[in-house]
Amino acid sequence: ITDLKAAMAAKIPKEQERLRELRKECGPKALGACTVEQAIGGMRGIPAMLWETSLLDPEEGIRFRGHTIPELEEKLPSAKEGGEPIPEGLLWLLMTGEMPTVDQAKAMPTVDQAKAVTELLRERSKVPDHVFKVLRDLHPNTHPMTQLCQAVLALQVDSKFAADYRAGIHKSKYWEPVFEDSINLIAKLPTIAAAIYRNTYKGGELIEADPKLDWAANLSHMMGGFGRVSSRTLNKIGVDGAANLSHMMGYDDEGCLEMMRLYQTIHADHEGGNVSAHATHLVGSALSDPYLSFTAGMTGLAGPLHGLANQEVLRWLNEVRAEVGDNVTKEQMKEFVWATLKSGKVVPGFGHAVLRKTDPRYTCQAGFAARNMPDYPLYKLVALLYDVVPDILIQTGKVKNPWPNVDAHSGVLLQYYGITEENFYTVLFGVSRALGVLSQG
Ligand code: FCX
Repeated sequence: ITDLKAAMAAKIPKEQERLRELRKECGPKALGACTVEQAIGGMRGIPAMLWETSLLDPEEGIRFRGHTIPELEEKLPSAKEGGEPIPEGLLWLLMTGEMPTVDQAKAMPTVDQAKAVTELLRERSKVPDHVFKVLRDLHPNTHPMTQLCQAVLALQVDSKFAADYRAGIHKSKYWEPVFEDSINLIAKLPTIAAAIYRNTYKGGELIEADPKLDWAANLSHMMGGFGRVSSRTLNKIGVDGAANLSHMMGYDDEGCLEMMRLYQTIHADHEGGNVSAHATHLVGSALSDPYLSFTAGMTGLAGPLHGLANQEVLRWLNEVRAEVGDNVTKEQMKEFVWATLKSGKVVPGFGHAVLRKTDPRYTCQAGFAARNMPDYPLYKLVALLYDVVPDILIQTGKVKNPWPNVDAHSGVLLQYYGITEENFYTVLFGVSRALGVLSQG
């Protein structure tokens, strides 16, 4: 079967029955206590939500329907032989996957199923003109994340769930318009994100999607390149000009397309406790349609202690480079980190509310960088930070997780391919997070 909706139709009745059984058998069981500290400081550690698409283990990191990131890298379909996974395969897995039991072969989507999702998303990728008008009419200083929220809300007029709910459909059928709205929205996000990028940083000239490219690669293609590249930009990025110029001329460089495919795969879901997932789930529980609930998640992702952290990491890395240059010694780096702490700031990209080990999404990106940009100064800087920061954070005696999370590395990959505008990074994170939070919906 390669029709995603048919695969869902085959699965949903069993899932609805399983949920009824769960409530009947275990409904009154308590899951844990809630302390005053948690009531004040936030819900971390309180088992208070059913989340099926992924599970976050503090020691091991994220599993998507039971599969680790290395397993996804190895087994998910890719756009080219031996290439990075494409998010379409992950979307099929998140929507239809079972939580693999020990003996069940850990089913992975086939190449045909992933390709069918690419086609499904391409068919629904056209963004109505009134959405581009909303973006053009915004104040030019509007943050890209605020622009993303406004564009998604502008699409809400087409919500099938909102229309069907008004028409009085039976609740056992809710999943169908929710599926339609979710797929329609996911399909349009690359075009919306690229329009925000082109409007904000490139003068507003939009680039058409390439029908030969898959969902994530088209996002990179539609963001387009620089045309002429200023030497200031090259110096700021600090890579070999010739190599980077090829990347920057259109983000069509194969390495950039592969980076975006991996980026969009690994940011897709991180269980239900993080702000973007929880907000989407909570607002959706009021039967707000996927456009409204996803916007709630994105206003949360726009927070500095959540998704905006990835832009803060790059800002901090560039401060380090400006201060100590590219050939920084370990001692100099230690001094810089202590100075950051003494100024009362966090070291961005390190720590996590749940994780207590290095984020496997960090390790995955470090592997991509080792394969594609081994001599990139910023990559070497992040590797040096990995050597230096955890020991210092442990010495503070208060940091529960001294290890890097996904944000500590994501900006390096984007910057190498010429995407230097860190204020845009959380939009790329948000496009990916839609796959997880809307599949769970
Ligand atoms: N640098 C300096 N101090 C830190 C620190 C860091 N990297 N991490 C934690 N601390 C400090 C806290 O500031 C706190 O100090 P305080 O008592 O003086 O206030 C103390 O250590 C205990 O905090 P702790 O519980 O260990 O960590 P928190 O989760 O409260 O804070 C932050 C860690 C917020 C810095 C970290 O979680 C972070 O940056 N999160 C935002 C980004 C993020 O989580 N990105 C990953 C994406 C996410 F996984 C997803 O995919 O959804």
